[in-house]
Amino acid sequence: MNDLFGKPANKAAETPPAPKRTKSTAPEAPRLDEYSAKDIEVLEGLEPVRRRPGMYIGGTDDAALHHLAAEILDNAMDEAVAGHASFIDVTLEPDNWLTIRDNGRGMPVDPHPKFKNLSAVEVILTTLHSGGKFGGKAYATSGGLHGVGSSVVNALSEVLEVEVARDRALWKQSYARGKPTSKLVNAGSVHNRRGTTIRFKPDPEIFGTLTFQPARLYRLCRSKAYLFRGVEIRWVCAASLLRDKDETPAEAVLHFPGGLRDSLEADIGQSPRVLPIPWAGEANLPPASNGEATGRVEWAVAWLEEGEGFLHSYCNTVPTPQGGTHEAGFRAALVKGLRAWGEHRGNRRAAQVTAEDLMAPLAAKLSVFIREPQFQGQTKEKLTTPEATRLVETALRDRFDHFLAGDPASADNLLAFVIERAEERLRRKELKDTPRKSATRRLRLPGKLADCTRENAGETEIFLVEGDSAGGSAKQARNRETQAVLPLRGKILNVASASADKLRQNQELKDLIEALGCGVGERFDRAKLRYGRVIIMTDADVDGAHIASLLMTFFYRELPELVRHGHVHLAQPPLYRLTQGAKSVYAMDDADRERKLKREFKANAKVEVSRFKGLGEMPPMQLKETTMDPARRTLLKVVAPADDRAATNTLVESLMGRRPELRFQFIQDRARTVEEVDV
Ligand code: 0RA
Repeated sequence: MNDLFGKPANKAAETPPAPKRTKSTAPEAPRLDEYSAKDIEVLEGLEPVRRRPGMYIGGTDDAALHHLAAEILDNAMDEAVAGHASFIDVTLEPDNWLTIRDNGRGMPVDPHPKFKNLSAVEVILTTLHSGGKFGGKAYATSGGLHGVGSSVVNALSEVLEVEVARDRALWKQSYARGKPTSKLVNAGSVHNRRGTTIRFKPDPEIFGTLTFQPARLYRLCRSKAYLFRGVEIRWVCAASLLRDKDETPAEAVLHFPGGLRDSLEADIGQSPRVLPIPWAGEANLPPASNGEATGRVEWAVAWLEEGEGFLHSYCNTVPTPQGGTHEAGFRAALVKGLRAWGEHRGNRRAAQVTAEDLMAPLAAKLSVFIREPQFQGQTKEKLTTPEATRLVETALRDRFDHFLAGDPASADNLLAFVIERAEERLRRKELKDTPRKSATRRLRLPGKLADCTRENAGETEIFLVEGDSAGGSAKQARNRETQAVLPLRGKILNVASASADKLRQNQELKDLIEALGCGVGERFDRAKLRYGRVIIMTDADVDGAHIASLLMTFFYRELPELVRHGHVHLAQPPLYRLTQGAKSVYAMDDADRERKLKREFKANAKVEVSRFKGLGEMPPMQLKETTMDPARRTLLKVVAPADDRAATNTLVESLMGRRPELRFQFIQDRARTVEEVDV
């Protein structure tokens, strides 16, 4: 990459041949009265860009058009990342005018030592490879341009206007298709203002009728704001250009102090994750041997319970969709870190884990900032800086080890999850290699069961939850080694009033029996029960109580041995959370809430009362601490006193049979009034 001040510009070998003038790109002859002959080289330096735009921006299509915006925005981002600018205004106006303004140092306006007639601004905007790289030290990290940015945009713009506010003076200059149409003029003095403004209109001779899409530009701005938390991007778009007003606002202030963590959360939304909160952070890359800083890395990582993940990587805020050396370092740190954790825990199965087992379900963002990065190929979508691998691996390995050791329960959960995937992969392979033999031997389990990894029923339990949303929360809150989760959809049949036939056809109950493994009726075998505890966990409301009672009835009727041996339980999720200052207390129901409001809090200050609409709405951490964690929860055991069978039967009959008014009363009383419910 040429350093404009350090090396001779326009070395003979790089000087393009005199362009053949075609109609579409016909440049005006340089005005020799304003520019000396030796500067013509510089002025014509942009001609190749207009003749072969594809070489510089990858084509002349929609993506290429938006590339222009990205280049200019990247320059401003470089200024922000270097610590000189704190905001960037991006304004889209009718007639395809885009303005990008920063409050950085402003492009230098003094005469360039090499081209005495020209200001540095003009050299930057009219010379290929000059870009923003004025001397290696101007930016700690610089990427955007890949060295050519603003001049390429200038070359491909019908009109480009630059404004620099610097040292209390305002400077302006205009260009048409890369050629100045005015000198750089001092347009007066300014106070309290600094920075660079570029306003341009892409050339229809190049891009035809294509215009900037507000939604696409807005997404670009948002992703840049996520990538550097120190910048505020203010988006303004003429209302007349907005069609889908809900998705793209006319105005927005984009500033994300949470950085990549916010970005990842926005991307994965409510998808169930293996760990309740993403692993996110930032670190300096290890310094060079001479002690000089090498750069920074920032990351946010979650593992998805279901489906394929993604890895979005960036270098100096520029996307690297083809990955590269920074991704290699990231992958190595994670795999080695997790294997080491397995070893530390004495888990020999951890050794079979491959990068693929760990990476496929991973949803992650990785952003590095390094000086003078190298990219591969014309499209520059892959980072090739060789040192990046080692630097990223070293920086992340340490942090990942810390993260795992800091929360052993989560680390074990993650390890179990990945081992599960590794073993699944090996099983599939085995199945493929010897299809018949192993296929018949395998246990059939319902697809939506999130099983635990331990197999000894003495240490395991299964949570029966209502619906996919609650199922998602429960999967995140559980201990994956010992706790399985089975989401049951919709209301299961009312067992007491259903015929045996209907019962057997109910998919939810079929799944339940399959998961339990112990069979029903004639084939019942308690020794085959796969979980020591069966825990009914429904919402703390009337519907939840109804489902819980339907399930209890099912167990009582179809699997009475499980009830008799004390396997069946009710979880007790809270309905309210009461908060005053740092103190939080959970309440089971209205009465409990009133009691606790009186007893547990200071009377003079306000207590915030939040009501959980359902388990699916409860943050997984809270679900874990209140309801699922064996160390902190309370369970109700469902019992059927052997000597009171008749009475119990009557109770079940009256509650779950064909007398709705009794059932209604029961539901009102709620399933968790222990004495009534324990059938
Ligand atoms: C070259 C040198 C300096 C700043 C810039 C370019 C610069 C370029 C752009 C493009 C958009 N915004 C920009 N802001 C600054 C450093 C000048 C100095 O040392 O003061």
